[in-house]
Amino acid sequence: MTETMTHTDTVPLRLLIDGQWIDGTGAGLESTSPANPGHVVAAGGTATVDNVRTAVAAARAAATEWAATPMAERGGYLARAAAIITANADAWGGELAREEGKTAAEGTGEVLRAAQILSYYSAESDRLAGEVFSSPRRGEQILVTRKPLGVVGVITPFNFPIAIPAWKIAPALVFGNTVVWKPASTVPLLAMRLTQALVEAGLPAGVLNLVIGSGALGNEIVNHPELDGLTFTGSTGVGRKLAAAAAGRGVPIQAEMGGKNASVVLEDADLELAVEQVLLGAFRSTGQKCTATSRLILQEKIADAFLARLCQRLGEWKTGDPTDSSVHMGPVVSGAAAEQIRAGIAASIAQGARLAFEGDIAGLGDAFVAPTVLELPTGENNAWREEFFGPVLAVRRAPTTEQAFELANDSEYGLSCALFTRDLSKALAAMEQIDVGVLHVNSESAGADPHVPFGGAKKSGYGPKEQGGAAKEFFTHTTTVYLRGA
Ligand code: UN1
Repeated sequence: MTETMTHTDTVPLRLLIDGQWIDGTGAGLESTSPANPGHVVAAGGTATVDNVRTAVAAARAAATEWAATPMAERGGYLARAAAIITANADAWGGELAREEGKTAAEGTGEVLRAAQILSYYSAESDRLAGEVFSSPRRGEQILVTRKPLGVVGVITPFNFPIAIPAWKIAPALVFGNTVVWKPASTVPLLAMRLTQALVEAGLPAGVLNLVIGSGALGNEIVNHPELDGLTFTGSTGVGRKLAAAAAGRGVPIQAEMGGKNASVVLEDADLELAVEQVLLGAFRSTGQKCTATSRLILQEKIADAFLARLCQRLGEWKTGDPTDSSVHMGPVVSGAAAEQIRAGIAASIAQGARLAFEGDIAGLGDAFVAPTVLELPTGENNAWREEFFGPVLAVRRAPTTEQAFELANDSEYGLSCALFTRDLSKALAAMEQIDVGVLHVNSESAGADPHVPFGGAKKSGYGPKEQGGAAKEFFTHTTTVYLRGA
């Protein structure tokens, strides 16, 4: 598992079950590079239903001892894994770019972010572990202590193949849960890398189990009678099905799902700053972030100038091989995803959108989508309502601040929003009026720090939020102790 490789090597895929790396005996899986589908990044057998059951049994068997391990020790494994991840950041960042398609700079950044997340949770034992309340009775105190849920299922998407798993698995582990993890089948190599770091850090057998395979394994996990909690990030459709199944079994679930995030540029904004931030928010990671900017709302007075500058700057971006350091934007995750996005763009234009910008992808493969800016005459357009999960920005104009905020709220989703203004009173009004889980003032709509809550309002999420204190809420339950001397 520690081989160094050139980019032409195909890494053998393995599952981790009860501390053993094993070959999955299910159907074969090839993880190919979306920029160059002829390049097989990793290949091997997927997990069978039996593999999943063995993994859950291993997690169950390890749960009591792991819960009894002091939190400081549990954090120690995370700290050691963080150091291993940091040492491999360039190599694994390159693999991430090849496997998922974001640029190598972003890939390395994401690997380092995973290390930062593990470091943050490694220090959890230094933080508040519970609460003490006064008692209305003499000689008594009331304590609120926390215990792990037990065996937690973790189901993660392709778009942050190591950072999202880290921000679910690290809190799950440090708060004393054991884990069965199913990553997206398009990014199994990075899942193996995170698992490898934790194994090399000395994590006891059974505490983390990795099962690689199709979405059907997710059903097996959510329906397993030994499951005590489930954390999911991915599409709204899958999230709702998992949430329904989990609710039916009385299992707590945290589901982070879709977004249709707006950037709002008011007429008093620093326009050059706003252009840069909107570019990053909309097109970095090829727009494949649940926090990406996919709607742009421009106050009428600056709209023409802003759009012209945005399209000019976007014209300077190069789309191509994500491992080429001169490239700004790589492919989307697969040819099939690209086709769907292209169909969405065509439908939007058929519904009346004006094609304000289309980037150059001549000679690139099937998984490339041109960075696209669409100006919409009305909100009756699929580019305004549907999450494309690609490099597509839908623009509308608003005469006033109030109307701009109304447009920002005109979505069933409410994950993040970016507001560009230099007027403090408008920023304060946005805090009250824009209904989102994450609001950025004068920075792009994407991005999340590990010590603060992350998640959406409205239909973007289901169940408790992630990160910081919110993670503690989800991955533990409380015992209220009425403590009186005898
Ligand atoms: C970010 O904005 O950097 O799936 C993180 C997603 C989110 C994470 C976004 N859960 O894109």
